Amino acid sequence: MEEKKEKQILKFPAGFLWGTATSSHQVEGNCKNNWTAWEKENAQRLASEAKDKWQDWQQEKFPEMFDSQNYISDQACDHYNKFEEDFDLAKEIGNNAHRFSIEWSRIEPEEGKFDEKEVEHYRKVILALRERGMEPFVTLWHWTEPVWFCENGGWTNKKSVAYFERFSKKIAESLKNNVKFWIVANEPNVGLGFGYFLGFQPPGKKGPINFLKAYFNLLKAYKKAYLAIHEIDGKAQVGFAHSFVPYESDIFWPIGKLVIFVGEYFSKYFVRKNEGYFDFIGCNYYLRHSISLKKKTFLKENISDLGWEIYPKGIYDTLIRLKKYNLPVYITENGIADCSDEKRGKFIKDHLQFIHQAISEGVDVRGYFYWSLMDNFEFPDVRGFWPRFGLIEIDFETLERKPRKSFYEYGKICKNNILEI
Ligand code: IFM
Repeated sequence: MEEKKEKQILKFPAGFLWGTATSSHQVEGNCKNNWTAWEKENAQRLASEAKDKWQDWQQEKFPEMFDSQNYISDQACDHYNKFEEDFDLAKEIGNNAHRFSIEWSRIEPEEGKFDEKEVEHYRKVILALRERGMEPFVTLWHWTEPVWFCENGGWTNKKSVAYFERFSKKIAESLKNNVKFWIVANEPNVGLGFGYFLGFQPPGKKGPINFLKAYFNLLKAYKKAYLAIHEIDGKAQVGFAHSFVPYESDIFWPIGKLVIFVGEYFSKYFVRKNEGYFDFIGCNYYLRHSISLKKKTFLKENISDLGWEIYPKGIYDTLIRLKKYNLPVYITENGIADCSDEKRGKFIKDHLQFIHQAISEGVDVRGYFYWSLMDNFEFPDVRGFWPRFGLIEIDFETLERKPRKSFYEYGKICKNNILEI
C-alpha cells in the first residue's frame, strides 16, 4: 500500500513581496525604439530561419514561428492602455508588488528633450500600483534604446554613460515620491551578449570589440545611475537584475573544473565589478548550463516549450552562493514558457520550495516576481510571440486576457504567504 505523504506547509517571512515582472517593449505595444524598425526589417528572415533553429516537435506545436508577423511586436498586449485592467488581475491574486520597465524612447524621443506627457503616463502606472497595494519595482534599461541613442552607436559610444545618467536622473527626480526600488539594468550579460556580440537582436552589432565597449560603458553608466538615484533620494534601494546561471560539467577533471570556473567568472563579472554599488541583489533564474561532451537529451516533462531544462534546485544553489553578499535578495524573474499550462504550477511551487529552503538556511530572500504576468513578445534572440510565459493567456488578435489555471495556483500562495506541498 502506498504511504500517504503528509502535507508540508511552508511559511514565507512576514512582508514577503509577491509579484510578477514585465518589460515595456514586451507588453506595452506601439513603441518607437531601436527594435521597431529592426523587427520589420528582419521578420521575414527570422521566420525562414525557424526551420533550422527549432526542433521538429517545437515546429509542429508552434507553426506561428514561420509567420513573419510573429517577429513584429506591434500592439503587443496593449498594456500601455490596459495597465489598470492588468493590475486589477494582479491584485486579484494577492500580489503586493510588481516589476515593470520605463520605456526610455517614450520619455526621451529626441536627444535631451523629455516628453512630460509620457512621464505622466508612468506616474499614473505607479499610482495605479500603489492604489492596489503593490510596491513598484522600476527597471530603467530592459534592452531597448531610443532611436537617436542607437544611431549614435548605442552603448558602444562613450557618451552613452552620460546619456543614460541624464535619463536616470530625470526619472528618479520625477518619480521618487512613489518609488523605493530601482532596477537600473536588466540582465546586462544577456542583453549585450545578444545585441552587441552575437548580433541576434537589436541593435544587431557583432564581435568582441563592440561587446567590450558596450559592456564597460554600461558598467560605468550603472554606477553613475546608482549614485545619481541615491543623491536624489537617500532612502532609495538601487540594484540591477542579473541572470544567474549555475554552471555544471561532467567533463573529466581538471578540464570540467576549468570550464565551470571560466563560465562562472565571466557570467558574474558585472556583479563583481559593481560590489558596494547595489543595495539588494536582483536574481533572475531560469536554468543551469550543463557543459558536457555527450549530447544531452531531456525527458519531455523536464523541459519547457523553449527546450530549456527545468531545474529548480539551481535556484537554491544560486541563492546559497549569494549569501556571502549579506544583502536582501529579490527573485526579479523566474518563469517558464508553457503554452498548455501543464507544467507552470508545479514549476513555480518547486522553485519556491527551494527558495524557502535557502531562506531557512539564512539567505535573506524578500520577494519573488514570476515572469510574466501575461504572455508577451519574448525578447532574447527576438523569439516573438509564440513562447508563452504568462500566468494570463493573451489572444494577440482580440487582446482578450484569459487567466490560466496557474494564475490561481500562484494566487493561492501569494494570498496566504504560504506554500503547501
Ligand atoms: O523575456 C525575457 C526577459 O526579457 C529577460 N529575461 C528572460 C525572459 C524570458 O526569456
